Amino acid sequence: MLDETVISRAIIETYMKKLTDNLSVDVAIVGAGPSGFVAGYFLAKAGRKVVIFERALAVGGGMWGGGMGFNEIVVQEEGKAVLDEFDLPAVRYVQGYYTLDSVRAVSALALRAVEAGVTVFNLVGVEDVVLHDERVSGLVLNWGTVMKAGIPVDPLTVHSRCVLDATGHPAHVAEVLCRKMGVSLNTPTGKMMGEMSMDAEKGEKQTVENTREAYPGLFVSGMAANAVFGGYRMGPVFGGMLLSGKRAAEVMLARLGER
Ligand code: 48F
Repeated sequence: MLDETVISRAIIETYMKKLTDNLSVDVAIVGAGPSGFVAGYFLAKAGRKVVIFERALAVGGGMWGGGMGFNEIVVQEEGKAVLDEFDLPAVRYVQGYYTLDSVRAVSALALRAVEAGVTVFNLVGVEDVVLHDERVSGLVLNWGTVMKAGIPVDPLTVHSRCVLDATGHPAHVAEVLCRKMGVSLNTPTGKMMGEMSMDAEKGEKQTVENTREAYPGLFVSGMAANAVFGGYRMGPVFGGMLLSGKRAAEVMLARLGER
């Protein structure tokens, strides 16, 4: 005879343990899209304690939808090695272009990241950062549903040595930091440069080049990197997102090793 209260207790106790185990981490990633997952995977594989907060119910960000809802994605030659790392088979379409099922792609990124040791909290959004001595030192969390409804519920907080803004087009973490604190970012103008229109070739290169520290303690990846440092959008070609995640991990590992 199943006891419903045992089911509830099992969920409550294991969740609370998972949450308290992640109050202080090496890297806190905001957004469970492709760049966030890839960054998390490489960081965890290198032995770092990594958590991802995703405000939506479903992980995967913009990857599920392929292009305009046609659930296939394209990865160019440069991104193929990352697909191989995640055991993701891709079909050669023409030279230099591969296609793969977007549901399989998201599933593999999520599974491998979690298997590598990343802890993911979905339905948990980031509404602000912790700022200590002019350095981003953690995140301010609330339920995604509370944020969406605009209900005035106070948040909880985690500490992290590095924060990665992998929130895609809105670059939500950097945007909040600029809006609330008026800080100067490591961009040419000191401000958020803003995402540009479509140029897949340039956008793909820029998203990797722009993957760096935008403010002490705050790193950016994926479309958030182009929104912060100014770069073209590229649509449903994902090599840049995968490579950006890998680069984000490398940059943060170097930084973590310094201290
Ligand atoms: O948008 P998203 O997939 O980010 P990405 O890794 O990849 C971009 C591509 O999907 C696509 C593209 C490729 O050519 O242009 O857009 O840069 O995933 C971002 C995730 O962050 C979550 C959001 O729900 C999504 O799953 N997110 C956004 N704001 C917050 C957040 C927040 N404040 N707190 C937590 N999660």
